[in-house]
Amino acid sequence: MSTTWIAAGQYTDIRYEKSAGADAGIAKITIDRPEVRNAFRPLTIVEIGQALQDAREDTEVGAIVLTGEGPEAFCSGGDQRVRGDSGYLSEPLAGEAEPLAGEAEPLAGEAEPLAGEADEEMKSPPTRAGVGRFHVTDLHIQIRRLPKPVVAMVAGYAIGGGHVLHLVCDLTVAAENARFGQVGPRVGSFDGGFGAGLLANQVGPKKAKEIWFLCRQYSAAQALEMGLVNTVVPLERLEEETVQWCREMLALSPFSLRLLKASFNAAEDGLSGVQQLAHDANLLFYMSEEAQEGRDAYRQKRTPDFSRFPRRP
Ligand code: 2NE
Repeated sequence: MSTTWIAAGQYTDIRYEKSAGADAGIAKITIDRPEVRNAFRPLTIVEIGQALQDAREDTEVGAIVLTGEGPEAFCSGGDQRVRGDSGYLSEPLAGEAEPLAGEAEPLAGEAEPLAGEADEEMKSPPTRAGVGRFHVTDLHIQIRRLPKPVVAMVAGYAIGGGHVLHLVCDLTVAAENARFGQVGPRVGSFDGGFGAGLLANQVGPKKAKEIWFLCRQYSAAQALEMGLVNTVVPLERLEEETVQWCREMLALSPFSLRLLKASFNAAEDGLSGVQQLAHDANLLFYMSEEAQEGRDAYRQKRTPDFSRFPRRP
C-alpha cells in the first residue's frame, strides 16, 4: 500500500511533505532538480534547512526522509553551474547587483527570480549574490544535531556532495540502481570534514581513501558489502521499504532514539557531540522531581531541600 503524502510548504528547489493516515509521523524532503541530477545550489540548501527545522519542531514527526526526485539521482552534489571563484553563489535577489566580475553568471533563463522566489529567500537571512560560500556545511551539522532519525532514500547517483549528504544521514536505504562515489579531486574540491571522517568510520580508512583518491563509482551491492548503506531493494520498492523502516522506528521510544543518535555522534563530533548528549541528559533531568526542587526553591526564595533524593551508587 503506497503512502499518502501531504504537501507541507511551498518551495522552489525541494518538495516538503508529511505522511498521512496509517503512516503518519514521517516528513519527506525531496530535492526536486532532476534536470541536474538533483545537484544543490545555495537556495536548495536553505530550503532543506527550513524543512528540517519544521520537521524538528513538529512533535508529530518522528522520522525524516531525505531523497531526490526521480530514479536517476539522489543528489549529484554542488551545482557546478553556480560555483564561483570562492564558493557557491546565490541567485540575485530582486533589485540586487549582478554577481561580481569573474564569478559565475546567472543561468540562462534564471536571471529574473521566479514568482515568489525572492519572498521565499527572504524567509531566511538574505544570502548575497556574488558572495561564495558553502551553505552545505551548516546542513551537515543540522542533520547531525537533529534529534530524530534522518533516513537517506537513494535511487540513482549519490555523488560528490550528494554522497556526503547520504553519509551524514543516520540510515541509508538504497535502490538497486544506486551508485555511490566522490568526485572532488576530479572537479577541484574535497570534503575533509564529515565527507572524509564519517566515510572512514563507516567503511574503514583504506577504503575511504580509495573512494576519495580514485573517484570511482560503486554499485549498490558494493555499497552494501562495505557497510555504506543499510539495505538494498528493487527500485519499485524503495519508498515502501524506507517507510517500513520509519514505521518501525516510530513504534519505538522517541527519547531512546534521540539519546542513541546523540551517543553515536558524541565521539565523532567531539565536544559539540558531548554537548548535545549532555544537554539531552539535562532535558531528562529537568523532568525529575530532584531538578524541579531546585527550580521551585529558587522561585520560592527558600533553601532547596534535596534530602529526599538518594545519592545513587
Ligand atoms: C552525477 C553524474 C555521474 C550523472 O551522470 P549522467 O550521465 O547520468 O548524467 P549527466 O548527463 O552527466 O548529467 C545530466 C545533466 O545534469 C547536469 C549535467 O551537466 C547534465 O546537464 P546537461 O548537459 O543535460 O545540460 N549535472 C549533473 N550533475 C551536476 C552538477 N553537480 N552540477 C551541475 N550540473 C550537473 C554526473 O552528472 C556527474 O558526474 N555530475 C557532476 C558531479 C559533481 O561534479 N559534483 C560536484 C562535486 S563537488 C561538491 O559536491 C561539493 C564539495 O565537494 C564540497 C562542498 C560542496 C559541494
